[in-house]
Amino acid sequence: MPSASWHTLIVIPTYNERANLPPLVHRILAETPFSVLVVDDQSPDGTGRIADALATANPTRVTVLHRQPPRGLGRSYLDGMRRAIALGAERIIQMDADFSHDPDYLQALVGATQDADVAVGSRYMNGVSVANWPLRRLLLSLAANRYVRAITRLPVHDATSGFKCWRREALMRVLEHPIKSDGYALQFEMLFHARRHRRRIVEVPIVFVERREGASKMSRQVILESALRPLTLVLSRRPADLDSVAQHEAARP
Ligand SMILES: Nc1nc2c(ncn2[C@@H]2O[C@H](COP(=O)(O)OP(=O)(O)OP(=O)(O)O)[C@@H](O)[C@H]2O)c(=O)[nH]1
Ligand SMILES: [Mg+2]
Repeated sequence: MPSASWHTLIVIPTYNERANLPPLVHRILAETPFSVLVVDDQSPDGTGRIADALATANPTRVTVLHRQPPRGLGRSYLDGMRRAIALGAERIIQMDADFSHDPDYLQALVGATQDADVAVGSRYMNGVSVANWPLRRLLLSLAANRYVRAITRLPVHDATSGFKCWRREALMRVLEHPIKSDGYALQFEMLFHARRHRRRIVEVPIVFVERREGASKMSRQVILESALRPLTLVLSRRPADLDSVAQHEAARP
């Protein structure tokens, strides 16, 4: 039996995604050379067991991390990324399970990290590329992005995208920070740290579509966190931080 290859590993957090996960994993396995790490938070609908069955059927390309409570998207991503690093992944992709992130873009995202430390799948590069979202949700997302970019000065059109590919070294550097965010704020918080460490960020245009099956987990708390986090990030930018970054950069070969 060939040994497992986790070189390019797609971290997929799941909470009640039983209808979406199998078709998504089958498409990834059939259409790309990449592997999958499912991070399940004890989904009441049995997604964790389905993920285990996928891993048993494809042991060299699918693996599962079962988390203990408390559950959360941000915690799941962070635990999954650390597991991916421990497995030796050189490229770590983050992707939702609900088909909002089309597997067709995976190759382009990975390809973009040839010349960059992180590639962001962007909904807002060429105008707006979002399908089937209610107008209210779209306006909220656009306003959030504008607000986050104005405060953090991140050089991206889509700071809250959760579809990204990281180079191992850049991700390890970002994960050294005590990251607190759990919702959309996680996405720009990680980019903020990458930027602070002078890592190169590029965007790849994507069309984002509303989830296929299942229910949304967006909450008021997630929105509030996204409103406050840009401010706390910028205010935490003390001269001492910049000095340590400069020293680190100077020490790099
Ligand atoms: N492990 C884990 N995964 C989660 C949790 N909350 C959400 N997810 C997963 O994270 C991804 C994004 O969550 P979504 O509910 O789709 O959030 P969204 O994309 O902002 O909202 P909708 O697409 O409208 O549902 C999906 O794959 C979810 O299953 C959680 O608490 N734990
Ligand atoms: Mg979604």
